Amino acid sequence: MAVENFDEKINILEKKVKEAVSRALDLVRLDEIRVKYLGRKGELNDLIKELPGIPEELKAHNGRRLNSVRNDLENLINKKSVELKDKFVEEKLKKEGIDVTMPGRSVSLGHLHPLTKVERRIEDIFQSMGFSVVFGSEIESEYYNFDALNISKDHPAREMQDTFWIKNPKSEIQNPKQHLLLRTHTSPMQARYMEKNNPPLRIIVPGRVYRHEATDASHEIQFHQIEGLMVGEDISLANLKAIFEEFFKRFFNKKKVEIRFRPGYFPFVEPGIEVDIKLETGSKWLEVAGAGMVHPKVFKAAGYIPGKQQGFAFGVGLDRLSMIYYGISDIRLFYSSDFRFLKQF
Ligand code: YSA
Repeated sequence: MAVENFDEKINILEKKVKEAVSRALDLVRLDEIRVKYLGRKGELNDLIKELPGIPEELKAHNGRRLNSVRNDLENLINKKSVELKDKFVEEKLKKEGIDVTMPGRSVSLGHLHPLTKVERRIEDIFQSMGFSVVFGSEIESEYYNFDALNISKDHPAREMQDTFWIKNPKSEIQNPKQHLLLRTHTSPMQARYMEKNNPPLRIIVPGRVYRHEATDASHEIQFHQIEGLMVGEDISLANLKAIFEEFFKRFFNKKKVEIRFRPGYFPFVEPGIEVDIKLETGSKWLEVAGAGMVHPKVFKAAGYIPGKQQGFAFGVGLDRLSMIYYGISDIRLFYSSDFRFLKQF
């Protein structure tokens, strides 16, 4: 074989590989080139296999040439490989890069329900006046919801249209402590708390209550009340008035809120009163609570010694108070799960 011929073959291979490498656009293609020309069964090895057939005196020269070409080509491919990797990373960064100077997209966070917000405000104000916050069960017994509060068996509040009774599948239970219902007011906690605690005491009881009634803009079948109870040796309606004046002033952020007591009837108080407030001079009176002096029969049912203590109790409709506070005309909005409404708070 002529020397020029073998030299030429090496030159052609070298040129082919250089051209292929310069055209390679990605790492996969580059690897194919490496295998095709420099791999174990590649074209360069084919040339090495031809070495034994060339004249003895040229073997050393061509052997060295092949080695140096292999080294050069390997270096070339490695260099190209680094270039392609850099290019790949750069393109990826361009495509997926984050511009930290862009204004952020705001995350939509949840928040408390308006009724919960109002409840917490009320709790804070009463706690600052020395009241403890206690909670009762929404499933209550007939005894605590009615009997212990001097609501007699034939009182209209017990009628089917008012109360959600809970059926006992086993039997018609006669014992009022086992006959269950959804509490119709938060007042049962008065009786429960006094059974376990002696005066002096001041508590509020926020919570959900249920009534089997037709709904309209100011009536729901589930709503919330805040019960209040303050008992001591000489607690009177004057104390209730002072506490309400302070509470409503702070709740509505006013310098002064006018309070009016009207006679009202609740079996568990004597005398019973309805409480109205006026937020601005000239505006109309708003009914906000039922209240009164705790009835001696309620003290008796709780196990207190008659005549040893006296106190007032009240029940505020939390939903109605929230409606006044936020200027909402329909109570049903609170329970509608309508984001357009809820997002405003
Ligand atoms: C009275 C005297 C006390 O010493 C202690 C508590 C009470 C309140 C009594 N337990 C009670 O439930 N009275 S009430 O039937 O007049 O309800 C109290 C408040 O709950 C009402 O003033 C009103 O604001 C609210 N309310 C009543 N029914 C409602 C309602 N809110 C929304 N939907 C209803 N269906």
